[in-house]
Amino acid sequence: MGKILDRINSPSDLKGMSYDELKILSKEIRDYIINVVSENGGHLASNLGVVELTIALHRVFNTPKDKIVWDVGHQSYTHKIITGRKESFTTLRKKDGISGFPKSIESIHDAFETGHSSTSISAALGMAKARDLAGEDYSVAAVIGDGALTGGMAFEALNHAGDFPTNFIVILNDNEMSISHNIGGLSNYLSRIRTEPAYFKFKGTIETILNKIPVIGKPTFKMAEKLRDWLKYLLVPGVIFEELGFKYLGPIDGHDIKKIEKVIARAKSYNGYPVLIHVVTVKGKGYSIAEDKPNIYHGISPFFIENGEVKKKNKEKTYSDIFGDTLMELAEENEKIVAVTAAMTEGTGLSSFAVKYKNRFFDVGIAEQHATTFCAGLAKEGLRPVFAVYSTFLQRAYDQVVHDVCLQNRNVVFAIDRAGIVGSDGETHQGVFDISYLRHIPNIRMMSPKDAKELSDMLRLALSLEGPSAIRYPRGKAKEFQFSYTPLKIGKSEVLIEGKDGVIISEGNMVYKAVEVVEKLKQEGKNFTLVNARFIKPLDEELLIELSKKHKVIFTMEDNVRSGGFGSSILEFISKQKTDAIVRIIGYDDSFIPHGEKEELLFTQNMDSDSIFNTIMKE
Ligand SMILES: Cc1ncc(C[n+]2csc(CCOP(=O)(O)OP(=O)(O)O)c2C)c(N)n1
Repeated sequence: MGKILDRINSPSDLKGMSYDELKILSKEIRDYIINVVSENGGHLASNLGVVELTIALHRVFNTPKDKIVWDVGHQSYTHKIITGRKESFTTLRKKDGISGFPKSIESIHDAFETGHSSTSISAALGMAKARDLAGEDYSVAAVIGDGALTGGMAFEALNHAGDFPTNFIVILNDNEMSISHNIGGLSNYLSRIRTEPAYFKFKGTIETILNKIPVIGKPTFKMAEKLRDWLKYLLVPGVIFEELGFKYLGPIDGHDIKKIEKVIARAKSYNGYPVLIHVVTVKGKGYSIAEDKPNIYHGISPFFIENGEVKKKNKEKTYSDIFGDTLMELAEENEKIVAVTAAMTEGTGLSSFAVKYKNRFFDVGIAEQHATTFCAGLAKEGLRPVFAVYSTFLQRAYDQVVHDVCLQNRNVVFAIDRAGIVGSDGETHQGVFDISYLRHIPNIRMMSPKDAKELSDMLRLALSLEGPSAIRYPRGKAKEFQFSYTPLKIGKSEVLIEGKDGVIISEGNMVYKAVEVVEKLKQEGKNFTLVNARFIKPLDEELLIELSKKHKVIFTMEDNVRSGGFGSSILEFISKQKTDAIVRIIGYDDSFIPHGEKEELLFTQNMDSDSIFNTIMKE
């Protein structure tokens, strides 16, 4: 650790420093972040871009009295280092260590918890309103990236805030990037402001001139008004925000601490209207490899600092790759197939599709709700949209799935990536609710593959069916199963092992754990039947009736919470049958699962194979 960083234990330690010292400190913080992320993995480029902005903000603000809400929260590393977590930062994303996102349990300086995008303006606005109602006096700022600004909630909050005659600050961190290049009209608008410095240089002059346009007689007045409006739209930067009721300040060089401080201090002093500060930063700043490829180094596994290469190179295909490859094949056969992503092209395996089928690929920005209804519209007109989305991010489009897709029985396929425990990103990212929030919706079919081939077949099947389908599959390496493969048939499960002493029905990824458990049981002289469910909905009712006649206890296993999940659906079915069989559901507790390695987390949930074996033996 560097000399100046050694002196920083809380934000107040920043306050007496000279700008020369702050420059050195910024470098030390960057080096520290690079070092830790190179060991633990994490969001690198986003954090390197906001070092100066965070220092400046903490020098003007007095947290925890003043509040900062970090949108997504993936860029909060400098904030963590400054606010008393310098030493523990080495445990970033490790089990029981520091989270990669703001967490109130870690620090009183973390004013609000985030992980999903576009929530900061709403949350900060709520806090500002609560402050006003309590008659208190402190500042509240939302720090939001230009990517997160593409999310619907951010627009809803901006619209509401404009109606708010109060002190409230939005800091727009504009680096032109979401994970990949940012998209959309607003992004183009920001880019125009950035690239034409004359606009802001002469902003004051332009405004003065506009205000001086003479008002002589009625017709001239009307013309002058029109001319003024026209010129303003043409020349004044940030006019969109000003029209929404914000005072717009910027654009400002986000790596110049002195300048940012000045503007934040000015914004803090404004009373009676919200302020939007437009800060321009470089994603990956200070580490040239990340500056060159900010999308690759947005979130990165442990890497070698010298050349940026990932330490554990995974040459094997992931489920996302299998999904992307299969979709390319199917798109070749059927020109109606189109792919949709909400700013997750690379993560969902759609990079090649985006290049090969440029006109049939849509990145809609961080806008899962819009993506879902957009798919419904595409389907209404005869296309076959596939929305590739992480399980955790589809959560916010629940009503769109119900109201726009399922109610109207649209041909939309949800390719649900990162289903189940994902690991180091923690609570906000675990995909452990999708079975529960989807399976009860009428018309939807839900599948879960145990391996690569099954995923391909399920995608093919889903795209041949009428009505909505969801396929859930986990993060990581796509497995090839050692068992012989029976062809996929709608609503039919697959019996992998036959035994007379008991039965386990498992969905998708959990089949591997189930095989381990069945082997352990065998060593105890108990021969279990193992069923690969394949379908979460519709259930294989015929098989379930047969199994309930043969076995006293039906064990179910799933990579989802027990509440409302796969086992729960079997329990509902069995409860309607004339049988004495009972169902024991093996899945995650009714709790949020923190960050850590997947296997560690399975252990804490009693979902490792030994624990499951013990649960079954106790029955
Ligand atoms: C609802 C939701 N969808 C997708 C994501 C995944 N995600 C995390 S960061 C990010 C890009 C954010 O871009 P921006 O706000 O510009 O921040 P930057 O990383 O560029 O600083 C995305 C898409 C998310 N966190 N939340």
